[in-house]
Amino acid sequence: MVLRELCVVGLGYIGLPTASLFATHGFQVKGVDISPQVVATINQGDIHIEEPGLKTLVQAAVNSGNLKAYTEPQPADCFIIAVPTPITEDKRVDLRSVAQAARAIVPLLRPGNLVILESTSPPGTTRDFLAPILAESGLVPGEELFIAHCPERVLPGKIIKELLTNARVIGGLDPASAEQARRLYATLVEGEIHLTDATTAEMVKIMENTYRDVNIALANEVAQLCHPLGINAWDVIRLANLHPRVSLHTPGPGVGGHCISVDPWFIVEKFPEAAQLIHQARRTNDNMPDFTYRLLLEHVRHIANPKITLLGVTYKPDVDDVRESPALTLIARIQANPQLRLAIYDPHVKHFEHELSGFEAAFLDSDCILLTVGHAEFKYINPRQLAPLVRNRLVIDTRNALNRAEWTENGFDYVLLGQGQPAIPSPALLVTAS
Ligand code: SAJ
Repeated sequence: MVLRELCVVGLGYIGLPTASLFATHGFQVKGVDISPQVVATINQGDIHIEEPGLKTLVQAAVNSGNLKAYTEPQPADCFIIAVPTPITEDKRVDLRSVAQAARAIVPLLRPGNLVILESTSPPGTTRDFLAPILAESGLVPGEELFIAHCPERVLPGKIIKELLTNARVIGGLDPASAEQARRLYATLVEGEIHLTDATTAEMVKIMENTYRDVNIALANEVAQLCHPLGINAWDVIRLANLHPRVSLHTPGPGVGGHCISVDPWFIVEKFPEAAQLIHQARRTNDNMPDFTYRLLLEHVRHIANPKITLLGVTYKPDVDDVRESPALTLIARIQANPQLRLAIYDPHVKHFEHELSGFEAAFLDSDCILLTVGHAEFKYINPRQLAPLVRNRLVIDTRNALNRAEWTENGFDYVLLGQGQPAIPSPALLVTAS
């Protein structure tokens, strides 16, 4: 069947760029979001999230008349579900948004329609969770209704380019569904398209992020081992990576974002016995904010009521996204300690649950600068300018983002996460810490 009209349910980081790209490629696209404000914003050609190039793309899509947003799903040839699949407090997948989206499109389904799930989901979701809901339409999946999983695999900050150029993995409920979905994405995607079954596609997506999580956990363990050894983990990793078959990731204060710190739990929840390594990687990475906190305490313990300047709160550089950011745990630890004072500086973040300081106020009388994310502009902070502002010249770099020579030349003690001496005391010794 000819695919001309698309209904994209969920207009967030993935749904909005996807809807806009299809619209600028000639499809009639109806975007759907439960938030009336989001719908109004998009219909004015504006955006509610930060992503390079997105505003221009949405404007072009809306002005062409090919993209219109609604609060309820609309009839179409193809439905793309791009809603959040978060985890709950106790690390269980929350598929309520997928269920809600699926139920909302059931009354609109017609023979020959294609339904695609883009949201990252536990293996088996398309076959065992989505398809039964869609079957409530009375249409027989695989015969009258095509169903596929086509996970998004794009990097925040590069979403538009990667949506066009990345390879796509498309998993069909059956081969005919996979082929229908391939025809749709082939109109847009320049990268290779690989067809498989839906559960394999779900597993592929989760394993991509799990690979990264496990690799980062290994790097974080290397960092922790190098402290008592009195050596530099960044050197160890750099030199080990000269080997043609080694590619260690880098340590840091923890793993944040809505993908890598979330997706591995989908596997741990489903297979608690078998997924030991994946579970341990999550624990290791989730413990890094506490390791960083202990590193901080070790270096400020001789200072009375030290003021900590937290440099950066987003989960990674050059974005405004603070979801699951390790800085949030660090802020909670610092605020819970009555001995510590805190100022937070992040030029990328406009709205935040904690008070943000301006540049000078953040550094004034500071006793320790704690960098948790390597925003590009932080590399240009001039330690010579900061020296007269601060009370103690101490900087802790958890990302190896600063120029050590420049800071030490200006009298700063430069501490690097992952570089030995002094040894980090065990949590048991830090009874005053929390
Ligand atoms: N991090 C480290 N060390 C590293 C690399 C990353 O500590 O060596 C930390 C970052 O600081 C950050 C977190 O990991 O806190 C995740 O950042 P990221 O840039 O690695 O990944 P995301 O979450 O922004 O995007 C990932 C991407 N997945 C992979 O690269 C395998 C992206 O392609 C996916 O589309 C996205 O997850 C998603 O939506 O699932």
